[in-house]
Amino acid sequence: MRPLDRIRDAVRRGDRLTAEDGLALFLEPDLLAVGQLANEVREARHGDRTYFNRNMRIEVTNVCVASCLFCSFAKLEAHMPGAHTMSLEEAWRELETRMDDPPTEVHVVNGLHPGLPFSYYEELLRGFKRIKPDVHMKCFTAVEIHFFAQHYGMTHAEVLERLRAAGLDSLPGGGAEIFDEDVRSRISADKATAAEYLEVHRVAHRMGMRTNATMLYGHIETFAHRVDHLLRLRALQDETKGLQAFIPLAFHPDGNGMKNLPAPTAVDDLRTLAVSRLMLDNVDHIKAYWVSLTPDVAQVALRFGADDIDGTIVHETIYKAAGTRSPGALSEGELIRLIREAGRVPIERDTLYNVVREHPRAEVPEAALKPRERLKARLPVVHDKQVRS
Ligand code: V47
Repeated sequence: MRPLDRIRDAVRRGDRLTAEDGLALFLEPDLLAVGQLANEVREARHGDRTYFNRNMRIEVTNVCVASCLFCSFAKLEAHMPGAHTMSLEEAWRELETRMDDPPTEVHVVNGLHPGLPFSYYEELLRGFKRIKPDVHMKCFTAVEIHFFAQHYGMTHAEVLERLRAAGLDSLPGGGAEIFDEDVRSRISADKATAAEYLEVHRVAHRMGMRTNATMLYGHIETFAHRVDHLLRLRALQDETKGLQAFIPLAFHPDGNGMKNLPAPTAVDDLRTLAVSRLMLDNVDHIKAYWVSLTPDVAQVALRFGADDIDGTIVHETIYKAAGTRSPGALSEGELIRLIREAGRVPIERDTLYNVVREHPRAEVPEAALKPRERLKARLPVVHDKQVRS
């Protein structure tokens, strides 16, 4: 029996896949068969429902004491050319200027800045909540939380409690990279270890906070390292049930310490998403992050296991620095179009996957419409303010 046939039977019986199965899926030449199996699992969980949100991304500082080989964004010291740290007022203005069509989520990711007081981060959160009390603050990776604990002399729980009191709602998934200790020591030696990353998530989950998790793939790691990464997350999720989405992040080589490596291909992207869907049987959502994948690949990924395409974003800088071909932002209308054209039903969600608004599916593919109707189908979505509250 071919490994894929055995794995398909196991998936259909509801049996858990093993590390060997994960490796076999990465090595299986028939990408479409792997994708189809992941699609089966995705449709059993979510049907055609495909999630997006209206979010906004802010990197308040790129000053960072860590020197990750893959990073094109960080500057080691505050006086270096290109280093920047926003004043609190500048950061808050980013939300203030969007209040005519406000996002439901603010996603903050930063460098590990050694010169800011802890109160800067507390004030940052408080200020955003003053502007929009119901905005969801998804801020600071587990690596940042670990850095705060070390730098300001607190436990992980103390850091999280203080930030939660100031307005923190959940943690994003960044900073996971690859958990394997050997690979991690070569690409990001001087920041939280895999165990510390997982521990921060564990503590957050025990406090009732939800978090996301990521995996940076397509650089010096092997398929076995990817499988190991997925299994460590699956084990954490068995224990805490606090992970809500997993996001594989495709490595971008421009302007960083691994610039000689090629970026992963679309086939690798789609396969990684599909294998993630199949291995992470206890995580609800697999996100095709369009900034890292390009909108085109993210759209196809909605048939390879992914049920979420992230959000409108605006002003992303980490992938911009690393050479992504994706635009900096997509409008809500463009996200809806990508999802509909993939034959799925667009659902605007909030960060915790509560439904904000369900949009109708496309009755026929856009290309089947007459030019006039096609234009109409692309008109920006008119917001129903009542639904938004
Ligand atoms: O932690 C940095 C990665 C992450 C590169 O939680 C790179 O919903 C590829 O975590 N090539 C930040 N990746 C982004 C992130 C994220 C994105 C979308 C949604 C969520 C979520 C989280 O970006 C970093 C790092 O792992 N990264 N440099 C690079 N050259």
